[in-house]
Amino acid sequence: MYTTELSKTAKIQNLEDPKLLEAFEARVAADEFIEPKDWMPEAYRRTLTRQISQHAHSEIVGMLPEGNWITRAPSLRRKAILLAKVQDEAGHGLYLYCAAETLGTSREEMIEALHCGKAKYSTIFNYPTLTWADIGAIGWLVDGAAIMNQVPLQRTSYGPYARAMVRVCKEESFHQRQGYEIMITMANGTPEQKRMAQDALNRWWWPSLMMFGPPDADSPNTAQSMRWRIKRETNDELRQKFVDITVPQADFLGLKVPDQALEWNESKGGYDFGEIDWEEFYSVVRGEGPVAKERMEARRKAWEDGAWVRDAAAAHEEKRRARKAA
Ligand code: BYC
Repeated sequence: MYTTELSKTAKIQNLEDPKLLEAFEARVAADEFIEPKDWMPEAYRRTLTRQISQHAHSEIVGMLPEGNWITRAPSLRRKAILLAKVQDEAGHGLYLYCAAETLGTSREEMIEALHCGKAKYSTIFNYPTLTWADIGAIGWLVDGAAIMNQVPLQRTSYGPYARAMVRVCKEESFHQRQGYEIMITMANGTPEQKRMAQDALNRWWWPSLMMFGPPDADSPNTAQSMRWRIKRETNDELRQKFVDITVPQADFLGLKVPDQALEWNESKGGYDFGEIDWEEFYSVVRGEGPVAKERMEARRKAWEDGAWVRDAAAAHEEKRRARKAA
């Protein structure tokens, strides 16, 4: 796993040219986009490479829990929709790897870091998808949490990342709706279907809240990332917004959010909610999630199985170049 780069970051920052740093910080403060060829502090480059590559890995690993339901989706319509959604996630991964590459790390290096367990991906994809209702819950809650996090990233200070987010957010909003539509159908179906919908909500609720990362007080990267406008809102702010938007959606479905402490707080204009199991979060971050091993095996196998495609593409490119040079 990447360890937090903060101590290295502080040392690197001291070595930067103060004039260049000052000019950079003024541009960020003026809400200008930083572009690949612009000067940037090394710590900014590293933080972005870490965050964007983690985001890309999450999209690609995120194809797995849903991908294994494509053949089992209950109708042709549901299969076609799910297939399109999973393809969209692949596209998101590709835009994000491209954005990260503009910072000087190759795609091969990033993928190697994922496969050897050095790079993280979102904790949420280490939980199993047990029933069809889980596909509804993922679209509703996981994509819902993703949008909440990604809408502000359309204004992140690094241009290529911000622009990738514009398209990603449009597609995620379709994903969230398809998930919620599955939940509406199930919650209004037979008692057994409603029970499945409730069970999926019970299992996905807390892991979805964990997607936003540790509490601000324990988040080593938030303060600097907010200063550099990489992050535009903190982990806790986004988590609160997600709860406030999602609880009424659960009410509309006639489902119960699995949190005894959940209560509307008039004075803050939002919900109070129970304590997240941070022990569980950190153990999943360490790679001990319920299906973490299967996910990484599936990723490595997909990479090895695709070797002949990459070889063929490289050979084709080689031939094209040789023909052009002749
Ligand atoms: N999972 O200081 P913090 C999707 C790590 S894909 C794993 O708060 P930061 C979708 C964090 O990396 C959704 N690790 O960090 C796809 C850091 O470790 P290091 C993915 C986590 O970066 C398919 C440490 O904990 N979205 O939506 O300031 C189908 C301390 O955290 C997690 C993104 O990646 C986690 N949940 O804030 C459907 C969005 N949380 O590296 C849907 C972009 C924290 O310092 N990323 N960690 O050792 C971000 O916005 C930020 O990176 C985070 C974390 C809010 C996630």
